[in-house]
Amino acid sequence: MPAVVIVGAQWGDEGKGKATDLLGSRVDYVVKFNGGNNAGHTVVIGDQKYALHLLPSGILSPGCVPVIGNGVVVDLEVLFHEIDGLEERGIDTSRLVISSNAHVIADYNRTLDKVNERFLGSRKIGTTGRGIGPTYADKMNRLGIRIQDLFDEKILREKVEAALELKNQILTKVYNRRAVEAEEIVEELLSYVDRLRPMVADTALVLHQALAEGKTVLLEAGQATLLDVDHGTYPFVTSSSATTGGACTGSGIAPTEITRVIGIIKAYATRVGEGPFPTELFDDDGEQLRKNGAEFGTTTGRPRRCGWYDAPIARYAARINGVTDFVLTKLDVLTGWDQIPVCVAYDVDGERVDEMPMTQTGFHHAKPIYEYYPGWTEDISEARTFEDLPKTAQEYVLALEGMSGSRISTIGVGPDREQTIVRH
Ligand code: 2SA
Ligand code: GDP
Ligand code: MG
Repeated sequence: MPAVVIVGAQWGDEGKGKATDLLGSRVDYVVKFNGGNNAGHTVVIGDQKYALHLLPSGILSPGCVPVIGNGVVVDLEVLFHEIDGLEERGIDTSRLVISSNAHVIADYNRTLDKVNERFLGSRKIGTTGRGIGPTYADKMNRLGIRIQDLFDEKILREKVEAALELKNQILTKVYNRRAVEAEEIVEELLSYVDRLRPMVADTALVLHQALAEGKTVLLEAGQATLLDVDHGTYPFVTSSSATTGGACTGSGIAPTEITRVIGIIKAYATRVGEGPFPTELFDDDGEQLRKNGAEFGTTTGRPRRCGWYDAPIARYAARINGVTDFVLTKLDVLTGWDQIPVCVAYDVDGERVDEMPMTQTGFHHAKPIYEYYPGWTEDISEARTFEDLPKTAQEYVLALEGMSGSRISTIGVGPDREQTIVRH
């Protein structure tokens, strides 16, 4: 399996971190290809819990080379804080490689992310406030600062000055804040150079050579299909390509190298931030899902919005990403319901729609059409084979598989590495 992609099939927090960690021992490289420290992956190994934001989850697997690809936006303060935190806990981070083409999140973009949101008021996106959107906007606007710019002080100063020309106008005239001094930014960025230098490489070349040698590369998405800037619920999306296509552009690996695409999907649905969510629950069931599933943001601690499984979304994710198999996570969280609703299609303004509606307005108007599956009360967290699951839980999984467009190869029954069922 030369290049394998892991993508989120819903709105994120499906358990991609755990899935990556599970494969970590069998792969040689794990690449983060999009997003930045807006991501939050929780990995539980025995009695140890790790919350990763910027570093690929593969950092926890000895022998695996973690790579931050060109498609990532890097907050250098967070990077070194995260590295130091892991080193203190005895995790070796010395193998980390960072693309010279990755962009840097400058302090003014963190500020702009927060003030933009405040300015938008009720039209806000509900971002994580980490500067992600403004940094990708700079990238597309050709005003971005890349990792490699830190190694050429003159160029760095020129680029920061160019970026600040317009931003200082906006900060002072629109947002009524003080102008940012280019020199402050340059000084801060340069303070990381010595530590950064040995980690930086042409990662596309490194990965190309690894694949040519028969090594296995795992490409790990941050966020998810419905948060993808092209394929998600725009404008309530993140600013990067979180789908399989992004794995290619964000790493420099060609599509023809990819042999497997694993879609990570929760047995129910969650979302953080604003935007449409047809199966969202506002009642005790929603509260129960949040409580049973510990649905609070890994990065910001925000309570996640919770709802029932949405099969049209699963099919959409399967199509967009070319999912070869799904990992169904958090089945254990559904224990205790008499019956479990599954959204099989939508009612959009009185009309039945079986797939994702073509327009955002249609999706905003979509009301779920449910089918109901019998639940189970037995604790399933110790199940290790499909046959260990109660019959009704098996039937629930098979029903989802039938309507979600791809095989469910793996089932999560708890946060721990061991709490996993692999179907053969
Ligand atoms: P941003 O900050 O520009 O990427 O925000 C834009 C939208 O993308 C959503 N987003 C996320 N959704 C789920 N999980 C994310 N990571 C953290 C986690 C979130 C947290 O794993 O728990 O801790 O709150 C993530 N990152 C971005 C975001 O909610 C906006 O809707
Ligand atoms: P990611 O962003 O997709 O990596 O997911 P997060 O780490 O943000 O959120 C998933 C949460 O669910 C984490 O706290 C995981 O430890 C936890 N988790 C993953 N798989 C399972 C599972 O099968 N059952 C339960 N109960 N928790 C799980
Ligand atoms: Mg997460």
